[in-house]
Amino acid sequence: TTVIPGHTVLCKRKPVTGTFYQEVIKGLSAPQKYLDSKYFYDAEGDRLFQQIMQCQEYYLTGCEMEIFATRAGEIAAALAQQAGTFDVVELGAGDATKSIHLLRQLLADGTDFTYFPIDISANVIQQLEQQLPVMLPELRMKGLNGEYFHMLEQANTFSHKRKVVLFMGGNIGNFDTAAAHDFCRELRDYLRPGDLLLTGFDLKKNPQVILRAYNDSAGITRAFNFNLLTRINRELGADFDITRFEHYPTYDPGTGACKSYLVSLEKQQVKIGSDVYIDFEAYEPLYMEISQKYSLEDTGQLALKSGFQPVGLFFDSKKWFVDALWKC
Ligand code: AVJ
Repeated sequence: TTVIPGHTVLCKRKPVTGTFYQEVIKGLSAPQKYLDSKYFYDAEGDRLFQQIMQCQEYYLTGCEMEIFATRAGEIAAALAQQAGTFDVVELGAGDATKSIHLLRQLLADGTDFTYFPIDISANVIQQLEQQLPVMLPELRMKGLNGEYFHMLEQANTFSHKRKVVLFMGGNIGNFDTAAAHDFCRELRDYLRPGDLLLTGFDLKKNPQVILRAYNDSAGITRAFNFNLLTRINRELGADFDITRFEHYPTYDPGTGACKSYLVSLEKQQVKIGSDVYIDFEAYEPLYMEISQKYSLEDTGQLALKSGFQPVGLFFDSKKWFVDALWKC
């Protein structure tokens, strides 16, 4: 702030408001401080997540890729058997590198369907609409840019066929078990009897393997977590000093909760914008993300509790990951 004596006060930065600001302040003011992991994905976060997926230690992507690359025939057969004729809707389609195996298989089988990729990123949808027709010229598709449930309603107005919804990548893991249940229930309300849901779950396994996936030796996951603090500094005018925090991933083999924290290494105060001050005690944790791991029984119970019937399971060869098929 520049003060001209006797005159006006000029602000260098206009005050920041909006949902990102509000949610950050809310999380940092809570008795147990937290940030929402959906904010990891700015341009730099997207780039870091791409690198995580290529890490030796981050097995999830490779496992689900193997499922789609080697079992597309079985999955397509199960979809046809359970749903008859249908369209395919993908929640959070990304670059569709896994689902493309299934789409290619469905085309080879002569299945008459439309592919509706849904993504919150306009950029992702634009890229898919450019690239998929080159790779799969016979594919009928319509990209939908927006919130999952709103876009699912859109897809249902474009076509009245049964829907096969793909929710892959273990993204359901970013919900704790209560939130996962609420999400599945709500999703169920946007679907109709006979519709199908194929969800990717990361399974409980050797705890060391899980912990290493969220604490890679190259420090990419660490950078991915710190990037959210850097984003808050840049976009909300905060002054987090990332050297005063420690990245600390944990895994509880009892509950299957894999949680990441940034722990404050000293008593400190962080300023956000011009008028908000957040106090950290020495060794106070800031909860960043959950990546919930499931047993097969957990997935079956989640299905039943949220109004679905489990009808199929597709594993990778190590049985570290599963794509579970549920019917409405
Ligand atoms: C995109 C939610 C599947 O939790 O494994 C990767 C995100 N976070 N490394 C996961 C993530 C740290 C990832 N998901």
